[in-house]
Amino acid sequence: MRNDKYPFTTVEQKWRPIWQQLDLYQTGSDPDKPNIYILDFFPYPSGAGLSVGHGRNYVPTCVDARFQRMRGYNVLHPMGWDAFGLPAENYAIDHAIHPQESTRIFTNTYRRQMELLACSYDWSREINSADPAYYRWTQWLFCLLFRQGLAYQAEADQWWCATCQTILANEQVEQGNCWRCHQTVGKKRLRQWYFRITAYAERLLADLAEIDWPEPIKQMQRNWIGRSSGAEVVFQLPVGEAVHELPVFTTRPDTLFGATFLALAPEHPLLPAIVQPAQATAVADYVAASQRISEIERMSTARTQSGVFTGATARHPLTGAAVPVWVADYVLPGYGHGAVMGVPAHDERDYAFAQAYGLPILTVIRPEAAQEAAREAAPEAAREAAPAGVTACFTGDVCFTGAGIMVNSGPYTGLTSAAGGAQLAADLAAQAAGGPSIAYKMRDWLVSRQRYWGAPIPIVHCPDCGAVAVPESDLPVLLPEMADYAPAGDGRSPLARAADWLQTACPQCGRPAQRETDTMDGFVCSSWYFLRFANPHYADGPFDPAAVAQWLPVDTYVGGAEHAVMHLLYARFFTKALYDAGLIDFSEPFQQLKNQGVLHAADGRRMSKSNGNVVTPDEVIAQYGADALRAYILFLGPFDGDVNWDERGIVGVSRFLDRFWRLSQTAPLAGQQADAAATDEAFERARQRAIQQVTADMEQFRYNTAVAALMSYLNELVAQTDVSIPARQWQQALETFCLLLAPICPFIAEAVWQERLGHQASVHRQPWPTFDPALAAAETTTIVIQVNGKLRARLTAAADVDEAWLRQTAVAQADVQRHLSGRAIRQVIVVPNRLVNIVVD
Ligand code: ANZ
Ligand code: ZN
Repeated sequence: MRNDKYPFTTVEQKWRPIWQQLDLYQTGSDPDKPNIYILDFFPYPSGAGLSVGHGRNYVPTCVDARFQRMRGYNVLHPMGWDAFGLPAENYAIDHAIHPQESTRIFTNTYRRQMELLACSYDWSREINSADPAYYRWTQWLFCLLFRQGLAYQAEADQWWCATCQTILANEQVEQGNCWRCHQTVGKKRLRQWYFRITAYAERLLADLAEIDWPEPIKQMQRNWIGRSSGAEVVFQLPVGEAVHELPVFTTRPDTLFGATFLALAPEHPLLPAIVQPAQATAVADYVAASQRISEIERMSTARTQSGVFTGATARHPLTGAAVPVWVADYVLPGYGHGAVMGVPAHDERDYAFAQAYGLPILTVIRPEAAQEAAREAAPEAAREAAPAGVTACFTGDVCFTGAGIMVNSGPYTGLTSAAGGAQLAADLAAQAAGGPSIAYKMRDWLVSRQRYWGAPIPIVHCPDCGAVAVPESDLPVLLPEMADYAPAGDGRSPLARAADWLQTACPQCGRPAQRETDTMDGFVCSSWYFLRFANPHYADGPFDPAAVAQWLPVDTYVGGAEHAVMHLLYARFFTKALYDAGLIDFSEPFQQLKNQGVLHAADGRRMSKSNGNVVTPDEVIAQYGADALRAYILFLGPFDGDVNWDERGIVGVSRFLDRFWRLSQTAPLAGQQADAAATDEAFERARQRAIQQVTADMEQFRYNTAVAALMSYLNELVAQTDVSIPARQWQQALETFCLLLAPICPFIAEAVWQERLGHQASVHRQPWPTFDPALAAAETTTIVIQVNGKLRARLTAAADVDEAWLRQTAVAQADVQRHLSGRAIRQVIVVPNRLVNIVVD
């Protein structure tokens, strides 16, 4: 049959160059229009290229960008590359090419595939974080943080991945394994660079209330920041002539009278100063052994607690009692003060520890009377009703971890945990022995990497001046050209081998000095890129203040939920630091965040090269066309739901496009027939309803139902082909269909719009169609009226109209009355929305 199938290849080949010429996706700049910034997460181009799974991210944002352009917004929808980092470098080493080259190959593939998908990016704004014109400003921002005291160097035990030969941030260690190569990581003591993100902990928490983000992501950030409120308690620790102060953090100041020992982390800085000679060997051995186990293991309550006595004894700040000081690996160095007061009667781990080493167990909290009664009456039920963490300790009477009434606590005896704890913290503050305090689980962000493929940290180490920031006029500090950039395996950056590059003059005193050889974690580059897009070619700073004022914060940010804590927290931190520096006037970068669901392979597993189940957009587009792939990716399921790829599904979607194509070729259009007929209201109502529905769906990112609505509208249109509808109405219906379809299936919509409906300008430059809510809402049905089963009249009524009304109105029809001719009505049968049958004698 002629025109049977939508000829997607011809259509795509025809329109791609025309659109390019028109520069259809150029960022809008009409001062009379509102601005909207729609952004995808900065992708990290890898050697594998894009799979259709990536389309789950890029197609919806493209549809939104196209929709908003039609709605009259200036749209900023840019794309760029997070190009520094380990995978590009590892690939380059394996394939013996330069990472510059591997990055170029990868980004070219990504760009080509995105264009194949008809992603509507403004490519004139493309950025690349490995480009000196970009990383110059990453370095500039590092210097800014350094000057503000937010970037500092410190020596610490760090996660070290022996496979990747680099330090990892805490966030990059997943269950004791490297996030990239999945090998077990170890610890190494090194001098590293940090960003002081902990200074922003409170604001990073509080400002979550201001932003429109998915609740699970907010919760992950809250957990990651891990705020605990409690008290600091300072113990005096006399050793020989000296008296050391040993602060601990506790969430339970109400248990202070029950503290029978102190435990220090093996890494505690005070440890060497307090260990008594008789204990020195045992402590040293213990400390060495603890370095071989991960923090997760150390914190596990399932593990047998271990520790060694240091020989030192502290003084209890309130009772003056002697409290032995131990070292124990369940105490972590990075949390609170790296030391705990052990309260065996009310903390599980302390209890296990005291049991193991025969330390005294002193009860200072009793359950409240009601709690106790319930426990005696029904121990099982009480255990279930107990707060988390309390359950295990309900079995014995020795360790009670809940809140209750203070006992054996001097003047505080009889108070509740809450009241007594607060009072106690206040009293400690008055005695300068501690006070109310807050602890955060979050640590400072470790940003230095001992790898080649990153932005060099712009610092010079001078023997006289120390660490000096490279002045702005000397930026960028270019990555030196190196033939061999593989890690040497000694924990030092390959840049240390670039002898000429390494030697420089101190920017402050001019004497010989050495460059910092570590490079920055790739997450530094991606913490500010969204600012650069506002004017990516700006030469006077990292971002153009005027353009940033115009476009930011980002209105809609779309990407995977796996970035809940790293990128999304770092970008918020950067934005706040820039706000504090007076460089921008907003402190949250992404007003609205959306997480797309994951598109798995047909077998339900993750699409990956190693699983051999990757479906590429290239192969699908070759077979079905870009429009079918786009519509299918959207139609698969709700935007934020996880779905599996199903090849059969795309067949259904391409049939839908074929039907639309066929209809557009055969429908009678304006000028082709006499157009005297009156407007068909049902036909018009269907059009109004389609606009209403698709508009609402587009606004809500409900793209699956938008496609479904278009499918059902098409069914309605096809069903009308044998009924005489005025040609001008056909023209209008097909125009509307093209407009509604344009953001989703840009090619077919353009082809029908221009080639068939006779328009001269691109469908993508048209305003979004509007609807009349009253018209769209007033849905009616045609009701058949029978007398003794014979059709006598038709009635148009609002859908789901009242049955009694329908009965009366049916009987009252003139045509019906004629056939009743005075006979008695025995029965009136009503089939809602369909028919009324009047039975007479
Ligand atoms: C005494 C105490 C008594 C505690 C009691 C609990 C119950 P969250 O809730 O996670 O903030 N702690 C403090 N610093 C620590 C460190 N560096 N490593 C391991 N544990 C540490 O936990 C706070 C509690 O964890 C603190 O309160 C402290 O033990 C312990 F009946 O102090 B608690
Ligand atoms: Zn100097």
